[in-house]
Amino acid sequence: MARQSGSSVQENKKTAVDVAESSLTREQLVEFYRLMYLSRRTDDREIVLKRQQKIFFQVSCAGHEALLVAAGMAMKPGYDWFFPYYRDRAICLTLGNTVEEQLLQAVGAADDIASGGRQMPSHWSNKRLNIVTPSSSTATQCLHAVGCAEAGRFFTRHPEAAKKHQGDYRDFKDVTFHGDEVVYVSIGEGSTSQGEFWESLNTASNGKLPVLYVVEDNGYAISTPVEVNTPGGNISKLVANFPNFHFAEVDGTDPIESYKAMAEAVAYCRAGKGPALVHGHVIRPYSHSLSDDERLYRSAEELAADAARDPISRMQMWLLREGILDADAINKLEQQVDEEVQRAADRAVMATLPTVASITKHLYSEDLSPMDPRFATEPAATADPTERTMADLINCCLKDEMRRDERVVVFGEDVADASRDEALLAGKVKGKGGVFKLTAGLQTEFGSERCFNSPLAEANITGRAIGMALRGMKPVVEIQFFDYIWPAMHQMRNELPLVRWRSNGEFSCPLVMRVPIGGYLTGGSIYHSQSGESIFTHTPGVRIVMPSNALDALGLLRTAIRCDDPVIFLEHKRLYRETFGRAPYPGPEYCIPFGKAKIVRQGKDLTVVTYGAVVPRALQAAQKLHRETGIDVELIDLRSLTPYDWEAIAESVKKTNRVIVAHEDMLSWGYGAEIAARIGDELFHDLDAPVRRVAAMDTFVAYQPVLEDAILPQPEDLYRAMHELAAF
Ligand SMILES: Cc1ncc(C[n+]2csc(CCOP(=O)(O)OP(=O)(O)O)c2C)c(N)n1
Repeated sequence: MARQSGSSVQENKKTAVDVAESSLTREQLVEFYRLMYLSRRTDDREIVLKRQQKIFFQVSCAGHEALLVAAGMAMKPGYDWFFPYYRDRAICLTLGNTVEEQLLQAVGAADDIASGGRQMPSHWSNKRLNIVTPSSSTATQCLHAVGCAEAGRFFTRHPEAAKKHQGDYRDFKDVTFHGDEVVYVSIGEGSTSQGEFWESLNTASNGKLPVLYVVEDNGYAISTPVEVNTPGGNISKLVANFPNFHFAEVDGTDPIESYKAMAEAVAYCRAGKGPALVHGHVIRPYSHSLSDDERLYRSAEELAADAARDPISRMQMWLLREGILDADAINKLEQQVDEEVQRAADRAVMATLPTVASITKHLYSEDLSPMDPRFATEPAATADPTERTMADLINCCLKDEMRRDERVVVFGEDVADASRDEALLAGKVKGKGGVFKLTAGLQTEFGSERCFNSPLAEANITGRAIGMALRGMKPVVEIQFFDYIWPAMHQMRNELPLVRWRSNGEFSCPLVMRVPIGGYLTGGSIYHSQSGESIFTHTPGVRIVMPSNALDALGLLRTAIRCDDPVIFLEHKRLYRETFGRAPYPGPEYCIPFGKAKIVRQGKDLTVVTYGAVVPRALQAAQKLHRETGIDVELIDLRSLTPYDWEAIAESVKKTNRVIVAHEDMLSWGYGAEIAARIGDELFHDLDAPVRRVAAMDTFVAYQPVLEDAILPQPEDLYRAMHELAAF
């Protein structure tokens, strides 16, 4: 049920107490109670349904209702943005989410608007109301909220960027912004221990972003009490020194106090003064979830003390005491709510279930695939035949796309020319532009709002980029080294690839993560030489690309930026400035579709399937082998790893009947294992020899070059394997 609109509010008579303290009308106070009670009764109904095995999970909002209805009433549905967590039933009802919608998710119905039966109950999502699909992971949403607020500010300052554009992802993104929208994000007090919470405070504070944090402190994270998670037991004390914030600590079981705090906090954010954090002390009367029994770790006295603060009975008493409702009116209201919940439950349990055929829908964009033929273009006849490196052409591509599409922003560690831009603008310094210089000049040409440094925090980079992309921006972020991608892993595994699928196609976050990867650096050692692409190819929902030469890097990066899927773009650092694979600039429209391999060398005797820095090494080995023995190797550069070009592999293997799958990453559990297994499975009758693999030793890369050479696959290893396989 949506809250009352502003005009009727003004006309309503107010009670003596509430006028001064809450500025809520009598009708709004009654509605406040109704929403709290509706939320509680929906929880109660879900508990019954769970016991009847008609739903499969239950986590309740019980005890948090006052704080959350207050937040919902202080904000604007479909105008502000919302990143709630699983306790937030009451705010979602207040914003306009219906009980039936919530119960349809609980039964896993096809018509569950939040996820189409993919997510557990209480994973609220509603495009119309700007309630953004959440995961079950605690705290990841804080960074999305920050990115979402940044996007609102960006579009306000660059309104032209919001326009639709045919031919790329923008065609499918309706951008809305108002200039003063507030972004709500909520979190339990236990989850404030997560780094992503603190990483988000960093940027919300630095950027004075209009983010309203609501910490719902029920004193427990499952069975772990607050003092174990929060030193001193009070999160308000810990965050108090973040600049630019408005802070409030309230009794979150008190509706009037909660509403007052929320209204002030929202006004602060809406006025553009900065973020706010409202810390509400609430209770948790129903255990953590139906899978938990809190009597195992909480005493009866403690539970009784909580029960005395129950916000539903507190507000009921208050309404009676203030003469706003009498007992009859309360009974009538409660009966109506019970009937509403009953009707919704009756409909939900009869709902149609999703079909098995729908399972893979929305894993990727249904609108614009990076395999689309529109991305198959030819290099323009260029006036400048200068051969350029991969580093040069990636930089060219970033500049081209930033000129073409104002929604493209580049950020990451050290990617800007100079964060303190006075010296840069005065021409006194040249600027850094990335540790590998791939982003050099972007800030100078496009300004500090479109190319900027992030804090040294990889989850911050990734989570914010997700939040921006949700609203239609196109972040092209850089992770400085693949070796340091791991702090972003939670965002990359549980968020980035899942937003579209888990929201049943309602939300998406197409963005690009550029990641320098790989070894062969002579001294790169453990922490500057890692590979690990198979960890990401094992995750559905993202596209993985890894070019081996300058032209492919440019063409694939352009497709990555223009397409509608999230892309992890792996750039081999050893290839950045290599003589191998240089190319003239092919013009600002040159694209390469994903999933199309390149035959680097035609051959008839055996096939080598590879990618990345092994391509030039395998080519060297194949040329030597041909010179010395006449054995003719066909060399396939996959270029994109998800999707990959199975047809090219199959066609070649059917011709040569012998195949090696080679890569720089470790042998075991690597990318080649999947390709080799599929060849064994589907092309068994075409093989005259076992499928061979050439890859790194199953260890990390050591510093001493003698060791590094032995660990990583060398041209000699490839030569030997080719020779042996040809003789099999
Ligand atoms: C990253 C992550 N770790 C662990 C969990 C399992 N888990 C789910 S809820 C929860 C406790 C959260 O407590 P708190 O943040 O205080 O919120 P509350 O449930 O009390 O409202 C845990 C540990 C999870 N969902 N995500």
